[in-house]
Amino acid sequence: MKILLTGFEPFGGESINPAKEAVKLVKDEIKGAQIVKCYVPVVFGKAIETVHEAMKKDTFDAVLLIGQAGGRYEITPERIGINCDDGRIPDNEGNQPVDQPVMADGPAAYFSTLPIKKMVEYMKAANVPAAVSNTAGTYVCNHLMYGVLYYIDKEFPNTIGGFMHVPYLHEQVMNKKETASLSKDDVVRGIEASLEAIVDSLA
Ligand code: PCA
Repeated sequence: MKILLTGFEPFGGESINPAKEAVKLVKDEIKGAQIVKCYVPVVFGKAIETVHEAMKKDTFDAVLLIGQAGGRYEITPERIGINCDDGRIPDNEGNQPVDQPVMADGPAAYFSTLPIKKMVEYMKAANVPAAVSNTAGTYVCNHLMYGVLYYIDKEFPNTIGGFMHVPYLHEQVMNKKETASLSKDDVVRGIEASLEAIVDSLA
């Protein structure tokens, strides 16, 4: 079994992205499944292209996309990606679409095809705060989630996929008042627990 695990680059003035920092430390093998890692630019269009290219190079049973959701308290598998790009801030190349579709010929939304409830259950069992989220927003993370599920729908019928947001790391909130954060170890453990849930759901 092979799983593609992706993590976003830093954006929005942060010097790190907990998604990339944690993905780097995730084990290369989980319960016999090989974990292939890919790092993704926070750029509309290029984010989807980067992961689409990685998916074409190999055959994956699952794709788990990871991004930062600063301010959230838990690690949150996303339920749904919507066909809407609406940037609150510009991306890392200055693009800031307003109310644009991700894919002009796509449906309104795609549901995650990952076992999101099982992922939450496994993360909590590993002592990591976790909850299902019902919105991935309208920025590059939702854009990537929607785009990857679009290509899964069109080209990779045997692959399951979806997105998971992670909170800030402690080091990112030293100068932010009353803002939630997790340790890097917690985020790594949460991602590994989610991968175990995915492997078990496919076994
Ligand atoms: N979080 C942003 C984009 C990249 C990331 O890590 C988001 O939630 O859209």
